[in-house]
Amino acid sequence: MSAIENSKVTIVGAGAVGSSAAYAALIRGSARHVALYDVATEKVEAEVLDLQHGTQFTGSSDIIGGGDVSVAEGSHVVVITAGAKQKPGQTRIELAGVNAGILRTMMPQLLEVAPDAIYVIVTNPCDVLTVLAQEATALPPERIFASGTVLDTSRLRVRLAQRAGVSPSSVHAYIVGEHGDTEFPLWSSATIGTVPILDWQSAGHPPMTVDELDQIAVEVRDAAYKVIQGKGATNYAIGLSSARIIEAILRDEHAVMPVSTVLSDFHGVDRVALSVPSIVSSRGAVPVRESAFSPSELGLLRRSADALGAVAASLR
Ligand code: 6V0
Repeated sequence: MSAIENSKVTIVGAGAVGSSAAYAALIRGSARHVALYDVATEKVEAEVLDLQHGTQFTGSSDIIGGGDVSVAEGSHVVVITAGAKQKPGQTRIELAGVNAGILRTMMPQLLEVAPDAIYVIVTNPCDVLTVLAQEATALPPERIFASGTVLDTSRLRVRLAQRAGVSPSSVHAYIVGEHGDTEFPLWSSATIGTVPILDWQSAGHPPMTVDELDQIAVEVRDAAYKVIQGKGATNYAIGLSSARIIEAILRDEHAVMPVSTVLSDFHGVDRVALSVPSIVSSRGAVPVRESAFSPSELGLLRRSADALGAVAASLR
């Protein structure tokens, strides 16, 4: 494994998500150089100044940015958070249309200044945008993928950890499929330590039931609605998730993460971007073909694929 020296990440979009991702990347030292780009020049310059003013207290990373795409020049990773947020009354497909248009215009400009970068799409609906952007750019699927269910998986692990009385890092469970309403947990392979999830118990933490796990999956699926209801956006956890993906790439970690790549004959799923456990390294993201799915989980994967395939087809 060889980490990228003098590494540079550009975060596109200096809204709630992009500025939190930049903040997380600076604090964690995810990259040597962090750049922030947004068409809203005044806003991005203010965010960059504010972040710069804190770098006395961070590691050796620095931050630049502005309203010209040239700030992304020479990036090893580009994280895209630019785009519209869902407004009341707006359908998912309408949001996809607006953001697909933004991405179609933006990708050629970014590729001109950062031709060798790995592209990570966070803007929603991130799975649909990934397949459209991969087709438009003809980049190899491993070089353009979405953060997918990395955030949802963190939400699941934190929730299970609270219930089981262990640390989130001791929960081995994944949310896969769409980053959205058809996502689902891979319960058949979920463990706490090495103990199958339904067998786990410890002092003060009785075993979980299938009904309880179903309820937790619904809570995780709907978590974003709850956060958005209360504060208008989700930003900290997705900022940290983005920083973690950036690190896995720049440090060539070969970390297994549920990112969303355009699948090709993955358990019969083709030409749709969906999250499945994937190896993330300086090459990008490659699905782990051997990941175990039970027959009912395969049915759910195909349901997610059909839902996303229909949205993508309406935008081609
Ligand atoms: P926001 O706060 O409205 O910020 C969006 C930013 O994008 C604004 O600053 C815009 O100026 C900028 N922008 C718009 N068009 C362009 C362009 N062409 N070039 C550069 N910048 C542009 O939104 P917020 O940051 O809250 O959310 C951003 C996106 O992330 C939305 O689509 C969310 O739905 C999505 N999220 C995805 C998550 C995931 O897990 N994949 C999680 C949370 C939010």
